[in-house]
Amino acid sequence: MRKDPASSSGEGSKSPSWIDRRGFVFGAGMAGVALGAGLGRAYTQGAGASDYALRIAPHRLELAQGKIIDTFAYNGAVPGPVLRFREGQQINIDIRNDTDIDDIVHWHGLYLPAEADGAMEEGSPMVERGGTLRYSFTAKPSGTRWYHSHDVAGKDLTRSLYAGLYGFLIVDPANDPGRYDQEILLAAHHWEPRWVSMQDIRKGPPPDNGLEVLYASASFNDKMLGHGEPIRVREGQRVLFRLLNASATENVTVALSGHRLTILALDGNPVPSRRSIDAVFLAPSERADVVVEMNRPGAWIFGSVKDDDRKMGLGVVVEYADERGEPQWQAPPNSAWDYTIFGEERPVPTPDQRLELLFEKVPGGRGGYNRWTLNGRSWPATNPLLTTEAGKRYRLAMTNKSGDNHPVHLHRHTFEVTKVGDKATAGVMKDTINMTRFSSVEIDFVADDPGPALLHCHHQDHQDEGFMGLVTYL
Ligand SMILES: [Cu+2]
Repeated sequence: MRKDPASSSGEGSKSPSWIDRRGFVFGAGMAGVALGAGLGRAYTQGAGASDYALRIAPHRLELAQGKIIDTFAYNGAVPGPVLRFREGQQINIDIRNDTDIDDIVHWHGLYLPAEADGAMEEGSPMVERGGTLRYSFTAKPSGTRWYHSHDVAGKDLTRSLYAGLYGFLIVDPANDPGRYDQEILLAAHHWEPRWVSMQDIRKGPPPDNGLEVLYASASFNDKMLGHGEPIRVREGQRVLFRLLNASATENVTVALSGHRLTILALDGNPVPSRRSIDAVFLAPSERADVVVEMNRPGAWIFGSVKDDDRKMGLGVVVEYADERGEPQWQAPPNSAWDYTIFGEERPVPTPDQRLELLFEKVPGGRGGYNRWTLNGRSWPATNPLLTTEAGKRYRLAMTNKSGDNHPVHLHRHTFEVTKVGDKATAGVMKDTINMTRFSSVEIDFVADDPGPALLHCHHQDHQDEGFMGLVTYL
């Protein structure tokens, strides 16, 4: 029997070599290759840019010894291969679909034409079952992006983002001032989903609420906490973590016991105010680039601040050189999240137009499925949500009149967070913003990428049940 994940000793700790990259500056694809070769595959991946082919196929994922998940994956790995490009690089990616349904791959956070974006709602073609499709686009903007299935899952909890169909896509800037000793990529995901009437487990939303998805296991990358290789560090190192929440529906808040995390970028975009905090909140599809000064020797758990999530596997051991003790978990002193602390106080340009958006739930009742509306309508009756003129600035004033979280994502554009609740802010650039229950936010974007752009909740179930609309151009 394996040990309780919460008290794992991080087996395999005697294996490979240390990497010491003080002063290391990201190069082109080479840097990723070198990192990938030196670090255990449990927590990092070869980031070579030479592989421009993805194959969607069934995959048996061993989350832990004896814990097999039958899912789908890209190139037989979860997450899929790291796709790493230089900003401005022309890319051709061939996608082969060896599954029994048509699928589609979305390049999340990139500026590219609607036909290449990987969203059928914008007119991108599906990759037919048994077929191959080439995607061609220019890699921009720089930052931590990702790719994932944008198919409809509906009631089928084996498909789209419930499966292992996601991976990092990193666009390195032409000039990167980064200075890190190690770079670690961690993608959180929840596994073994099932539909549950919350009334049945006495967790209680109102009796008119419909089915929700609950999970039995979770992981960073392809392993549950306590299984696979630890992340090996040395005192004095600066480690860059690129964190991604690739879960279909679950928020995560993660912390590295005993350490502070300095936020460099949110959704891949540098923040105006780099703050050191105790814990990072990520709604589905959000990313954070964080740097940690390794200054507390020991063996520590980097994982969810929620005990239940860590028990399900959401975490990884971080082990200093010559430390072989039991990994420790220390709850962070403060795990509250506020986007605005990473912004700055200054006025933002007045938008050319403001659009109010109200998000509401149509409860499905016990055993039924909830539906979602934007200003009273569900996809596709939501269209067009907003018709823009190229070059103009638009403000979306969004109100969440429901007891659920909604990570709202806008395709092919970056928006500026200008208000969270009553608090004005500026300079935080994102492609997804989480709306907590019964909350309001305002985001501004410039219509600078003509063609239809999907705005939707990144909660797979909400998206599938009507929470989508198209921003279009005149
Ligand atoms: Cu939602």
